[in-house]
Amino acid sequence: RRRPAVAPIRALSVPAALAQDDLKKLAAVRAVEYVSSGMVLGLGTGSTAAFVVAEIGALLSSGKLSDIVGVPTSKRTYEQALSLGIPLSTLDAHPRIDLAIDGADEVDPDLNLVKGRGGALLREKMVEAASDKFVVVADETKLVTGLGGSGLAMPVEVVQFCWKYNQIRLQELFEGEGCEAKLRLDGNGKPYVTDNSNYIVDLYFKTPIKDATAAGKEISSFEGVVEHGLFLDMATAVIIAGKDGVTVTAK
Ligand code: ABF
Repeated sequence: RRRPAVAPIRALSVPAALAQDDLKKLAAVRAVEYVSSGMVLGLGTGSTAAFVVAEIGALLSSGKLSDIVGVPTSKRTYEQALSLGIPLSTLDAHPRIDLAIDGADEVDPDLNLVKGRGGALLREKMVEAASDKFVVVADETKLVTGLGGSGLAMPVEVVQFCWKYNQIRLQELFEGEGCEAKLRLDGNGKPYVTDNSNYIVDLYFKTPIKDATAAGKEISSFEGVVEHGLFLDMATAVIIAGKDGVTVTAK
């Protein structure tokens, strides 16, 4: 498969021995350089995206940014942005977004992503698909050579009514790839319910997904599947903070 033209733009050095949260914050602060006054912004979800939202809030209150409208990708992000005084709107009111900034669970060398371990994949995908630019922020632990390769969950959001049917179909679809399909549970052992009142079936691969494009199409074709966590060919730039510096890779 032809690799897209992605090229590291620059690496900035960072002090040694930074904690993972410090790295997430460094990536977030770098990403906010893409924000300018007057923009409609897609606001991501997760601990790295929370640093982005905090930074935008700080720039607004110091007067360095103005006239921003945020479209949150989850109820959690809505609450955070509201508490920081960031003006908020909806995708209905702003169906075209200038820039979305969000985290990821896995990033491959072609800037394809697994997202949604935080459970917000559906609104994230809608907001990011509607964005002219989509900048991903992450620390270097998220880098993989192939999607699914971390051995951690690749989520599929399904309608509650047919979760079992989809768990079985997903398990069968990836049988040959040693995949396990499991219903996501919350902290009380009950099914985890998303912001859109659906369930999540998590796929655990033993090796990277052989053909992520084909996998995404197959998964989407199942009745009752609402969305999956493969975000392919969507990111326009990825900002990775690691012990050797902050690297920006853009398409
Ligand atoms: C969102 O938050 C998700 O798509 C992804 O699941 C998660 C990453 O969280 P964190 O930044 O806390 O690792 O971006």
